Amino acid sequence: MSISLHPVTLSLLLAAAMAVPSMEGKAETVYSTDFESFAVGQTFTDKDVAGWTGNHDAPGTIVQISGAAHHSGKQALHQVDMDDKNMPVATYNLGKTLSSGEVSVAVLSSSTVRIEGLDNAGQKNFSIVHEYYATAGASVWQVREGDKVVKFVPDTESGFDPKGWNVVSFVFDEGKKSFSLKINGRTAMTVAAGEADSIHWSLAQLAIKTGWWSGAGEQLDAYYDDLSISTPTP
Ligand SMILES: [Ca+2]
Repeated sequence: MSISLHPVTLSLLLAAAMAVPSMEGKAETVYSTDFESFAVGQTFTDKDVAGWTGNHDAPGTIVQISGAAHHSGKQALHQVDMDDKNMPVATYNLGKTLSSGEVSVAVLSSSTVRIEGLDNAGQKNFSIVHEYYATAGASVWQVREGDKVVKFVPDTESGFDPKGWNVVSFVFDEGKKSFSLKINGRTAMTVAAGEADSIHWSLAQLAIKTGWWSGAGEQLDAYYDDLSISTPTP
């Protein structure tokens, strides 16, 4: 009596055996978008659109998909801050909390850019801000603890170009109390354990904001494209 495996069964077994090792050593993408799947003109308001909400319907803000600039494809997320009442914001809800991970987003802006990690109730855990910083006498990226600047790096060191597209990415780890910012693939600033341990490095919602409650009639704007959020590379 002999035992033989049906060819289909054999190929399924082989596929299963091969699938396991390929999962090791890779970051898992939790979310990514090139903003091409949205219609141009799609706005983000308090009504959820594919995980996104925003405040386009607030006075003095624009938060919508635009075909006027792009890092990939033909379109990107556009934000404009036009008055001193509201700051444009778009928020993506991950639907779970990452206590470590990596975020990457392409940014085109000469204005203030704020990228915030929120908890699942929408409270701010951490934030990085790009703006002119009087203390440094320069345009910088900052890591903030609440509203306090913990660390900063001037554009002359980080290579951030306010006139062109930049890939802004960061790795955060609540367990290790560590953070690392990369601009265009190059490490620009790090926060190590012991430097700012009260910052909660975890992410349930990602908020992207532009401007600083500017004066009436101003047009502070930014484009964002190619966002990805992933678990850390083991
Ligand atoms: Ca795009």
